[in-house]
Amino acid sequence: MCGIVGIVGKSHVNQAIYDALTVLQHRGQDAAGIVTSYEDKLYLRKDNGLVSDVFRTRHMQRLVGNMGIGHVRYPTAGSSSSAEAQPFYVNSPYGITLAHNGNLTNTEQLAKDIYREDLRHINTTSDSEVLLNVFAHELQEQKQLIPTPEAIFTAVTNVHERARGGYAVVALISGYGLVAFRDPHGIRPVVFGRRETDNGPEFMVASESVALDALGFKLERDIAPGEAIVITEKGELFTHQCSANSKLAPCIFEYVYFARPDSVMDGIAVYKARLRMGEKLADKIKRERPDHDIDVVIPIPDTSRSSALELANQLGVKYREGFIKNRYIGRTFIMPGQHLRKKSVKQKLNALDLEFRGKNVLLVDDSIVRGTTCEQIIEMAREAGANKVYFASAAPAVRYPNVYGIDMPAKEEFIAHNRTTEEIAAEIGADWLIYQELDDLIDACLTGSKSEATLFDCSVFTGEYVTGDIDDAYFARLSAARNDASKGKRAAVENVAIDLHNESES
Ligand code: PIN
Repeated sequence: MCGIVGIVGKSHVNQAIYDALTVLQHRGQDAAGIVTSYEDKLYLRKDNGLVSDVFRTRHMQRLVGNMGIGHVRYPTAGSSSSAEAQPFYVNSPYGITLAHNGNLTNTEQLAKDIYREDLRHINTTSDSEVLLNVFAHELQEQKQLIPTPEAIFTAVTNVHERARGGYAVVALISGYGLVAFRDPHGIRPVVFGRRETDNGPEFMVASESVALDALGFKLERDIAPGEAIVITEKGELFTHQCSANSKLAPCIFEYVYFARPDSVMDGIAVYKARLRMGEKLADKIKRERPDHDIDVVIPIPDTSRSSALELANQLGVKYREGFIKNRYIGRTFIMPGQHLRKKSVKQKLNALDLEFRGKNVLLVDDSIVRGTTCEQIIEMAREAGANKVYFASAAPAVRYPNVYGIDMPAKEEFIAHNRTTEEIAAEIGADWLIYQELDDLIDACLTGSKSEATLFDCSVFTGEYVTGDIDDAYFARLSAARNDASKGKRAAVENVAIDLHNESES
């Protein structure tokens, strides 16, 4: 998962983009980047690290101009090189930079086509660079000396024809303006808004509405699936539907875990959806165990708090904060000769004994993926003196990999792989395990919302992928690529990949 932002303002936008990236930091802590456009030049700073680590005063001073884009990256398998930090740059046509959230599922094919047919060079293994080059090629084909909204919309239409997967994109065309678009299923989120100034309107595009709120922009709406918007440097806004086959199917995992609770995505208030997830879980508990003996409901911070709160309310059971999270958990430094040891959950969470001692506790988490942390947390609850430890997941069992930008392990690594709920409970050490039903999760997102969504990408629960191009061969290629990466082949490529466009030294 990643976060994207783009602003066309009436004064320098570097600080506003920085601030927006800090609001979107939960979407990715691995790398950050900003590009601005001033006169006919683009200015770029990107590196691995948190927003506050990547940008120093000297970098910010160089990021001049009234329009710009920014990105925070979530680590995906094998993408830890700083050469793969976004935005990416290509000089032809016009000078374009691009950042995206999501994942292309036909990157390999596109990379071949770009090389053989478009005669373009890709310098990294990032699908963002591939997407940028497809867009650049399609824009170049329009043969306009100065870009026009029509030419850009045709180029995006052609990108949708060629690219598969989930992608929410911001791109900056040097000296011209900002472009943003979303894949024809709208799998990854992206919204835009405006803010009035004495000199006219300023526009902002962002992964989540919370970034608009924080910067004083008013949410206009979500970018529709398949739609593109163009905002020129002068502040003109153009929008166009660039796909004849668009159908909104947003990623349901955004509501379960990724998005901030104070965001509204595709008409669904994330916080409300999470409250309703708790309500649905309570209904299921009442159905399955009307005589349950739960004394207290305890969330595993942070995401599950809203669901746990409403679950407790609906059951008429106490809600208590039994785990305190260290907000300042540091990085793991590896000294030469040291092996990377997995950080214990204990360094992150501490149990408050008095909330556990002698009680039957229901722990609530947003989801269970590998099951490794919940196993440790259940053990902590027992050490703190709990009598019985029950566990509820606000999402159904995760059994299939996500191919649209959420980095997930291979399916064999999911604790739910080839296991029944009872077997999973035994594996993680829970006295009882309760999963959300998928229909309930969907209802939790839709009930009472103004969403136009009738469909979600629920592939991690069902194995059905909305783009229809995912088969066993795809996963075989993916696992081969991951094996290569672990053997260091990819690392070798990354080491020689020159970060051509990063002007600022660290
Ligand atoms: C944690 C969000 N959430 C916790 C992410 C753990 C699965 N894990 C998914 C649970 S927070 S495991 O709210 O952002 O802090 O099943 O892989 O062990």
